[in-house]
Amino acid sequence: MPITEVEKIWMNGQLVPWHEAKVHVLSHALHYGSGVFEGIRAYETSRGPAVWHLDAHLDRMYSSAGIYFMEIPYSKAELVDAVKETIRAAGLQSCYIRPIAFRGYGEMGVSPLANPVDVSIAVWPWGTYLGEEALEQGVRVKISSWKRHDQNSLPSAAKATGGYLGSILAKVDATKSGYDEAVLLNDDGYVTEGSGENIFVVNGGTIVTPHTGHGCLAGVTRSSVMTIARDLGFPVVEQNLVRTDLYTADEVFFTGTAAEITPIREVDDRTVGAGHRGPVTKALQDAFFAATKGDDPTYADWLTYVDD
Ligand code: PPE
Repeated sequence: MPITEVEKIWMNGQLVPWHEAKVHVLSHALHYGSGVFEGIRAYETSRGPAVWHLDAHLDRMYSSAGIYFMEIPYSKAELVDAVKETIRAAGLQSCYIRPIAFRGYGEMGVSPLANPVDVSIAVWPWGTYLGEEALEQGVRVKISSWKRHDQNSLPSAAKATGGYLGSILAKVDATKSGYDEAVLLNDDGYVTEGSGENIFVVNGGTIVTPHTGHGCLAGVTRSSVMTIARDLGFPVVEQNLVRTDLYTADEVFFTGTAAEITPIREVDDRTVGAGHRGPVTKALQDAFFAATKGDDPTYADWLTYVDD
């Protein structure tokens, strides 16, 4: 998706002009995929822009970094301030936020331990992830022949740049075949997630999503949606799903920062449920977007106001 440029990017402690946020071509991360990153959204509220689950996203970035022995040279409080400062500098009421920590220029070779850890934070306006109509009409997905890498190859607990090579294969295959998104199975044939989203099914009012141990990212949106669903009175379980569970479900949807809550209307050319956004998905979207706008005091803790 195209990026709408803003004036400044935060890089290693300061705001620099957008086109000066550069790295050396021999940066470790470019050669070996040694970066960890986050995708975060800020939403417009009556009290100005507010970042959705900033704490949870930064916590995940530090724990992703820890898995790869990467020490982020800024405290969480410093990164919270940096995110706010970058949004304020861009003058945006709502935006996507992309922090990344990566092994920079230094030595060459697989071991990253001698290389510096560089950190940047970019923000830009980003609309719906899977197309204009996706949130209402739903998307068409294909089960990929590319498998989700297993926990002992690339741990799904780390949101690491290199881990997305498998997502790239699946996404390109799906879109070249005319679908909107890919769903990846693990080596045991269980459903894990989309190339950039967690996945849920609804059956008779019960909401089911794969366990993170089976190879999906512990999505921040996934856990918000599980909480919201339980608060709305829906039973939520984490359980193995096979591909036919997606074909026969009443409703299927994706969750993710970029995708928010996106209904899935077709899986492998089979119509899911009524073929459009179902009532449970709609109820979850309504509650989710009310919370992101700051309209639901129950979830007030999930917002960090940029101008506070
Ligand atoms: N699984 C994967 C593989 C994934 O990349 C994401 C986020 C999720 C699940 C959902 O996680 P969360 O955002 O914490 O609810 N994908 C990010 C990047 C998408 C991209 O195209 O880049 C995102 O949604 O920001």
